[in-house]
Amino acid sequence: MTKQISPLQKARAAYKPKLPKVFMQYGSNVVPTLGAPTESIADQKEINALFPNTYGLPVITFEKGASDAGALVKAGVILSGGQAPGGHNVIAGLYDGLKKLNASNELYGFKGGPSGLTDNSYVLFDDAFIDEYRNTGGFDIIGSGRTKLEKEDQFDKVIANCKALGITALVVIGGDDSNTNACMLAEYLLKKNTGIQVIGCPKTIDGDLKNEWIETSFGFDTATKVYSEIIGNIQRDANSAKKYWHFIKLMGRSASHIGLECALKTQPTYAIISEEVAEKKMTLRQIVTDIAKAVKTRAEAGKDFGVVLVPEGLIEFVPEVKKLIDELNDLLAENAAHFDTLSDDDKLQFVSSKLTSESNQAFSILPFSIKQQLLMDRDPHGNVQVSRIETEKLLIDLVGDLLSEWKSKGEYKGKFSFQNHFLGYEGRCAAPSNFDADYCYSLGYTASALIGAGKSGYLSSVRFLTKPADQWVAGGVPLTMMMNLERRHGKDKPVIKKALVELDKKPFLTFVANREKWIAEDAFQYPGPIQYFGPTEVCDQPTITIQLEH
Ligand code: FBP
Repeated sequence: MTKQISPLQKARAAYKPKLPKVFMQYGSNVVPTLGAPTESIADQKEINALFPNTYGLPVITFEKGASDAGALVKAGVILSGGQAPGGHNVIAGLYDGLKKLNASNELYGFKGGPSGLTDNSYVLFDDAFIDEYRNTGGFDIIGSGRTKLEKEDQFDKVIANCKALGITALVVIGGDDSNTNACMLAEYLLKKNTGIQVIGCPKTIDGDLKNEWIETSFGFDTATKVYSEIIGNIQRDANSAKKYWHFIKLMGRSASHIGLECALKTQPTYAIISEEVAEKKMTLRQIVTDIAKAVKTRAEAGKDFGVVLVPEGLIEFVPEVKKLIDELNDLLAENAAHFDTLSDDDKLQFVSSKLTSESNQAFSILPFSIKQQLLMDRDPHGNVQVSRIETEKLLIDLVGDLLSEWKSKGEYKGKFSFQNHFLGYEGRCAAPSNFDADYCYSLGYTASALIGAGKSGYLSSVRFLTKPADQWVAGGVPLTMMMNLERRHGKDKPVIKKALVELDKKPFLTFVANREKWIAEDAFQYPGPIQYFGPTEVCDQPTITIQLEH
């Protein structure tokens, strides 16, 4: 039976992603221009000592030139971590770029994330295979996974599997943790003189893998457009029915970039930015009081409805809860075997007996369900799985309690009815926007150029993203440049620094300048769905965040 595809899918399959001018004009006749040697963003001495072979590399940009590329390359690629719209286009760009360098080049896709590399589970791509996935969302072309690739015995397996297939270059499409591991792999492969190159590509809807050279991670644009459409729809409903407060938790493990971008796009009644909570050292009680005040203000104007955006990672930014989580992380890591043998009640007792009194106090005021969620398994990187913690419900409960208290004292006369939502999986696999389709294809194509230029230990970079795609500049940024030391599992580890929302930068300041107005007035915006076809001002706008930043 022939596969049925929708008219939109058909039209998107025919979409030709744009590339930076250097590739559009000169194809594979490009050469890397090398900048000055680089330093890591912090802890230079320690990072240098840990990465002697990849530290200090120069930033690269590609320019016209006679390349000596042409030697046969067999490359492998993995998708790592959470899904993000556009991953398939990174692979398509990489495939097309490699074929442009030499039509006999081959690309292998390792299945199920990093474990595919160690387990030697792979497919060999050909034109028909790649064509089926062009401009589509999802990571289903080869799947993804969160296995942490960091130990020498894993690296040795990677070497053996690559040697057996004749692979001399690997591309890791992942977020900060996955690219940290890519950096360790690159270092190890150089140390062992394997001749296998490693290139990373910046992926994550969370938008927190960015810096001066990496303007945004791919997937952020599409995911925030999808979420903003849904938030707009909910706002329209709130404004029509005028009877509910909608609490919407938005995905984004740690940073609040998604929440901030969606707030800028949709102008909700209220939005919380975790980084501000941490900066102001706000307690849970203060956060709840501020929301309750907004509910009260609107009730006094006869409006018992509104929309509150809650970032997924919020509770880790509330200092008292962060301290609690840090203690829990160490406790669970140190007592993993014993902890697994305990019943749910015994787990709670065990934890309470070990926590400091301050953290015990913070733990005790949490509802039972949240306590349990905080004790759930960590992900392979040791992180609390915040997408499974129902922060939006916690806030609804606490705001409801406070409003009842005020009501009993005659201080609040409104009616607090609510709905809760979690927007995460609705957007992670959406068909990439034009921006992400172009950006991802360009990242993959740039990765092929870095491979052709014999580079290793680099993150593929495409810059000047607020300009039309043909003015984008392609290059590579040394992975070690983005590193610093951070405490993980009770130890100092070299990791790529997460980019949190910066409170002195335009995106946040623009939000602050408007938020009071959004509580009082109904300034709701209804962005509608992603537009794939039509006028540029509708279809090709990058995020407000990146426009304000650049
Ligand atoms: P990455 O950083 O790996 O891209 O993951 C992003 C993310 O979507 C987060 O926003 C979310 O907290 C997490 O993945 C959820 O992952 P999972 O579905 O594996 O629990």
